[in-house]
Amino acid sequence: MKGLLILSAVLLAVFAKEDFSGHQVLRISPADEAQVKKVKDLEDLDHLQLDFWRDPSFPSSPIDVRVPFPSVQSVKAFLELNDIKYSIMIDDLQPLLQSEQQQMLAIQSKARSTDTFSYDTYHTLEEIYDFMDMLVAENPNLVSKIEIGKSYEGRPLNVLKFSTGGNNRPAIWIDTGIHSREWVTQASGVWFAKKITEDYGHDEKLTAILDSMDIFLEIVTNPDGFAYTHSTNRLWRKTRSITAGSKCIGVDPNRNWDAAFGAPGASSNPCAETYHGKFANSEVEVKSIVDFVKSHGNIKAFISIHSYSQLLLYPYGYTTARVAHQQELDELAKAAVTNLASLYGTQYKYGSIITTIYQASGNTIDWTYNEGIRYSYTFELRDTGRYGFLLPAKQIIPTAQETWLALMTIMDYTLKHPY
Ligand code: O2S
Ligand code: ZN
Repeated sequence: MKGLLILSAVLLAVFAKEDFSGHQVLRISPADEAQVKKVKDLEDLDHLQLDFWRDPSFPSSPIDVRVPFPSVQSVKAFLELNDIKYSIMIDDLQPLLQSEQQQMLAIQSKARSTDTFSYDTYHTLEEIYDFMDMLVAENPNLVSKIEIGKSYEGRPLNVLKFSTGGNNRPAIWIDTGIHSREWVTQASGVWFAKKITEDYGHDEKLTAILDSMDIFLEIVTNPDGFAYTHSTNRLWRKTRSITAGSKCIGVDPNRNWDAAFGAPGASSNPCAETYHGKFANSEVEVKSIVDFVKSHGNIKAFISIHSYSQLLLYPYGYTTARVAHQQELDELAKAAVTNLASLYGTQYKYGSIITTIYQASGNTIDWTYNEGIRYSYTFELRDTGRYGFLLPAKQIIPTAQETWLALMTIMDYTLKHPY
């Protein structure tokens, strides 16, 4: 029976899913703005089916793009014709996906407690939701679960609340997985949740934080997308909502916020990975957080976690104008990435979104900052592109551990600098 189950799981894994055999990830390094423009224009040729893992920007970082097998030759020919430099980062995606699958299937049975849960592997939505319930059951005086809404497809939007009491205490918000394919972020979120329950009452700094503030953690911020990355397409980024008049599905939930919504740095093409949606907050996954933040009214730090690129970013993404607290945010970011690097030497860059990565309008932290949440940050976790979104599971725990040091830096600072 067990053998049959495993066999059917393997068959399902092989047949129901999008195949990425022969797909390559190219790293393109344009020499000037004209070359950037040429690469950008490729994005709107929908038949090429290009998937930009790192968007066109210049000159700060190269462009990473997944090219489906049928487009590989023509894209390379185009780049060579135009003298645009590129290299092959990943020469075939499918083997990476297969080893990830095998790693997940190797997990014997479902965990009965958060002590036996495997933090060093990737998990399904159901496993993560079970983990949350176990954590709440094991720590009733510290952890509770709040449902802030339902996703487009009707899944609960669960937020863990870590609180030692009080009434609407100042709070820290952390979200992971708003882009569903960034799997190391949800996996790190699970690890953070367990870490909080272990450290409260033992670690002096975390204890002080939780003695006067609450922490809210939304681990699977885009559950429809996440379920889809497991069932059908491992590389799905957006939500799963239907856009009337288009055959393409989904909105980029990090372009859907009400801060310069629809401005440059987002796409109006429903087929693009950075499609901003029909109007701000059109995505219920976004709107539910907006409503929560507004009704709470006392959130002091907001940290939204993505991958990959190893960056710690603060507003703005839509404009090069500096935020009023730019110097303070910059100094705190520096301290956070220094602490992060102290564990395994992982190097992060930091700065405003637009100057460090690329222009992004309608993003989460531009909105939270404008809403008055001073300590608004976005992380981009490991790596810098060797594996990109397909970070091997053995890097989950080290990634979470080092990120935790940066989070603690920001949370401790928030505690000590009330405003
Ligand atoms: O494109 C994105 O949404 C980025 C972050 C932006 C604030 C630039 C993620 S994927 C890291
Ligand atoms: Zn992201």
